[in-house]
Amino acid sequence: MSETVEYRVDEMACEGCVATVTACLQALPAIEAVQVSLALGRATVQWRDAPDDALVAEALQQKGFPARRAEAR
Ligand SMILES: [Cu+2]
Repeated sequence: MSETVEYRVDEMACEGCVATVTACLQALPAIEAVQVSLALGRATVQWRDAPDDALVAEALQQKGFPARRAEAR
């Protein structure tokens, strides 16, 4: 069962960063869909199965964007 999780993504400065983050996450087979907001500094990830926060953190860290699961609001 898929689940949607919001991640806080730091260091995004322009639409190019948004495109990089989006492409990076969409390349992960475990991720079904991604919506990235530059204004909010967040990525909304729809997982195919169980969420894997470490996978997101590691993939984005390699691109220079520290990321972590956003606090529930
Ligand atoms: Cu940029």
